[in-house]
Amino acid sequence: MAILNLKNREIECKIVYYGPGRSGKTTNLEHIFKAFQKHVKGEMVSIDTEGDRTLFFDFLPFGVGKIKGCDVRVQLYTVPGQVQYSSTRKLVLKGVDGLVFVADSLEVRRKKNMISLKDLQQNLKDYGTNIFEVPLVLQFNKRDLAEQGIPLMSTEDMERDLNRQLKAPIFSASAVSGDGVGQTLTECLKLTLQSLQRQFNWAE
Ligand SMILES: Nc1nc2c(ncn2[C@@H]2O[C@H](COP(=O)(O)OP(=O)(O)O)[C@@H](O)[C@H]2O)c(=O)[nH]1
Ligand SMILES: [Mg+2]
Repeated sequence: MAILNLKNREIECKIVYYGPGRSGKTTNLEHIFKAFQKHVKGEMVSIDTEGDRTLFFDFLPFGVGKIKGCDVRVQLYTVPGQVQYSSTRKLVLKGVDGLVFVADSLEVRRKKNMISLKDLQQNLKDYGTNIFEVPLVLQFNKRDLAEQGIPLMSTEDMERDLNRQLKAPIFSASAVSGDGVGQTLTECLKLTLQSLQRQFNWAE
């Protein structure tokens, strides 16, 4: 749920990068932090959990206009993916306004992607949010590994596994090189701001 800060005339909202452990969520955020430095406000904050980290920083999107005369400030978050951090993962989702689901293209991670998406759906449901209604973008990450002969799932198979019902926009990416990272974020920002615009219009 976005927060309207009348003092600074800012609307603060939250986008979360979700997905199984090691799919590339942190790498996405690190790339954004470096490549879009001008839009980053302040530091990247890292909360260490053993073997993984929850990261976040503030981002001022460009060319999105204002909502009700207010600027929009986005907090970008990652969650720890490993099974044992399910409570942290759930907490980070609280009040989420938009989501990027980072799926791992490695064939061996097929089940992990599906389990993580189910986990996302359930956690959202526990907060009264329907996964079909929240702004959501899918990213098929690690596409670069095909060149090294590492077995990847085809994007068609991934789509069948993850997006048959969701019908979310999909972006292929390589978070290590940054390919597709900006496009994924831009689409998620667009959907999130459209959704906020509707919410703030109804609120009048
Ligand atoms: N080849 C390749 N490796 C990646 C890509 N994205 C992430 N990785 C690697 O996968 C590992 C896990 O990435 P990380 O961002 O920590 O995953 P997280 O657990 O989802 O935050 C790291 O060694 C990354 O360098 C990618 O697009 N291509
Ligand atoms: Mg991480």
